[in-house]
Amino acid sequence: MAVREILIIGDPILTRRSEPVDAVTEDIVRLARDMVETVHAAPGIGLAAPQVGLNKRVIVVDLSVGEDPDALHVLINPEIVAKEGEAICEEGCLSVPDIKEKVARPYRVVVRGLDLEGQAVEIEGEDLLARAFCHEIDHLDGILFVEKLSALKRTLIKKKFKKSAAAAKSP
Ligand code: K2U
Ligand code: ZN
Repeated sequence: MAVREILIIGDPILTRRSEPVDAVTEDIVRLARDMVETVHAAPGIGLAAPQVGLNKRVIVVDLSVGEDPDALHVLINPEIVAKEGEAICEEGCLSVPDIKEKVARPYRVVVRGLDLEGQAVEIEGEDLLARAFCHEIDHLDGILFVEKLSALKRTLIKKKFKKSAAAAKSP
């Protein structure tokens, strides 16, 4: 397994819609295992494949950040099949470092997908688990959480990262 680099806002891969996985191959299993190691190392509670540079519909969510093996969810081709309620809570994103803003999300969701054995799974989540599923599935659709902020906040955040990327290119 390996910790992979996490892409930062401004990288076009992060705003591209990811492709469905046709078959759970060894490469997909290796990707998922690397994503698990990467999110635990960050540390974070969720990660989507585009964040490590692959536009494939794979997410990992682990509210325990590696403490509880039963808390780990690896989902291939995840879809939200039910949602209810609403909750507003501060969010961050490993691809938008050091930015925390309030985001409205469904309070409860039911997500369907495939596990690493290629078996169909259906998971119900509330509160932070629901939020993590929504956040990660947004990543698969090329949607960063900053798209849910006001135009002013979004513009200022994008400008900040554009400036630091330019400075890093020509120090
Ligand atoms: O996709 C990501 O960038 C990972 C996020 C997922 C996430 C953000 C907000 C709410 C739920 C999930 C990171 O895990 S943000 C870091 C973090 C760490 C611990 C608790 C909450 C957020
Ligand atoms: Zn994120």
